[in-house]
Amino acid sequence: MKTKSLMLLVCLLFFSMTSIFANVAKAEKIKVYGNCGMCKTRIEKAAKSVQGVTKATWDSEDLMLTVTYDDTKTTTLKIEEAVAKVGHDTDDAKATDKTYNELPGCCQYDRPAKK
Ligand SMILES: [Cu+2]
Repeated sequence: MKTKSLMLLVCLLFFSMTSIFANVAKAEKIKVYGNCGMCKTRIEKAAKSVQGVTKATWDSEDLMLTVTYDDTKTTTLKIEEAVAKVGHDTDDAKATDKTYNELPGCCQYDRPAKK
């Protein structure tokens, strides 16, 4: 009886610990403006460079970037800022005109109107 309750306690402790340390992987879709395959590579590379991001796939058809990330390490805003830094606007972070103008011609997408 005593060993049984001890085992139960150990199990409970183990489970509560794993739930605390388990990585919470979140998947989110972010709108990122861009045009072509070169944009895709650039956007995905920038998103993946953010610590905590494990997956990033950008679709040039619907302009949606699907990211999987650990939400204890990063936020969608941080990912958007990283993407904006390489020249691509998102709804929450805008690229500077300078960075945008430095993009190859085929990558100069129609920028969303400034709010
Ligand atoms: Cu491009």
